[in-house]
Amino acid sequence: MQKLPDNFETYDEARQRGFLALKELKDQGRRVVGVFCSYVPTELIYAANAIPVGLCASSEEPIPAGETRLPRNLCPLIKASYGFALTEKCPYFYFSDFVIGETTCDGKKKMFELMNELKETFVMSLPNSREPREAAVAAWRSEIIRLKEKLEDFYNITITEDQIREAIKLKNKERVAFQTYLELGKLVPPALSGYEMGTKMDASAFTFDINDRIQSFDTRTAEVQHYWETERKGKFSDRPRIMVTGCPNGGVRDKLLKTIEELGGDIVLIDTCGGIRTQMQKVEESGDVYTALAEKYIDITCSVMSPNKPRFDMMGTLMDEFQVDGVIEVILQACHTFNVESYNVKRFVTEQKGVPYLSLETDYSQADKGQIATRIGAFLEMLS
Ligand code: BJ8
Repeated sequence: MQKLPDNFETYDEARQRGFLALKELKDQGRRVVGVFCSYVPTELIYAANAIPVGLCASSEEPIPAGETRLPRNLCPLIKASYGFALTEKCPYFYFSDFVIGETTCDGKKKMFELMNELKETFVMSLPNSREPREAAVAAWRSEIIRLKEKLEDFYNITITEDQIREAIKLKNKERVAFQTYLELGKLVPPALSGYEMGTKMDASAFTFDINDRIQSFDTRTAEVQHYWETERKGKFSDRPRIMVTGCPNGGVRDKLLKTIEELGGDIVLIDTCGGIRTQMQKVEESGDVYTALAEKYIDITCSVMSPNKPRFDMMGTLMDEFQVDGVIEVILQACHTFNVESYNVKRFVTEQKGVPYLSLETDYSQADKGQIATRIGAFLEMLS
């Protein structure tokens, strides 16, 4: 396992630090908007001079509260997010002026109806298919305009196209910083732990100044590059190079990502919302801003889209570029879209790419920790 940086901050530490930082920003009168999904174009929130905060929960603690109103057999991310809202234990929800939901999976979109009783929840209607493309882009473009109008009404402001274009450029700069950092996974032998990669990406959501985020990633990228040049380059490693794909894995990071690396694998690539999946494509900086945003965001390769060929195209390219030896798919319990799609992912990975594949369905509890470790261990042994 690659060494973590001396100043490595755990996700929980970053989250705690973020509470205080956000409170200060609220005290200064800043606008804060809660967001759940990568399909939401946060450029509009920045253009409204507001701060987007991610509300997808990754803790087991609020699940019992969530289960008082939601079925037990539901994705832990949904139950935990709702449980936090219900118990008012999440400062990020508490400080949000309103929340943006979206019609992605059925569980989330129905949960947003209940969440709306706790705090105003504006739900964007995401098409569930990119086909026919023209219609899908047009539909998402009109929802993006509806969101712009919502922000204008809510804050009693006017958002200009110039402000949106500025936000697009800034977010593109951030995407480049994130992508350059994540592409350190291409180094042979690896110089960056996948556990660090996942933690740093998720924790970055609690640094609210986008320029600070960019700087932090650029600095770390330079450090890792230097470490590889001076201490790793030319060295042999027989540790298998693993790609992690599937659902957001923040809530199972220790149980899975850490375990993979402790048991002898190197995670070189994280193909999830918190990883490279959302960073690859920039937003076109010229032309109509709404079309540019719709085109970029509709192409995010989440399993809520049907069919989802771009996911396979992207996976194939990335697996080659990162020289992947094995793929581990993480599926959160009761996430039907990723779970059903996993059959095709397995076929693609094993038959078309000739690479071993393991799928792990799990939740935020520790009950299956031992069983998961056994399965990961056996998979890694097969690869070596
Ligand atoms: S773009 S991954 S953030 S929908 S909540 S779909 S795990 S059952 S989070 Fe997601 Fe947007 Fe897609 Fe990303 Fe499954 Fe759970 Fe639903 Fe989930």
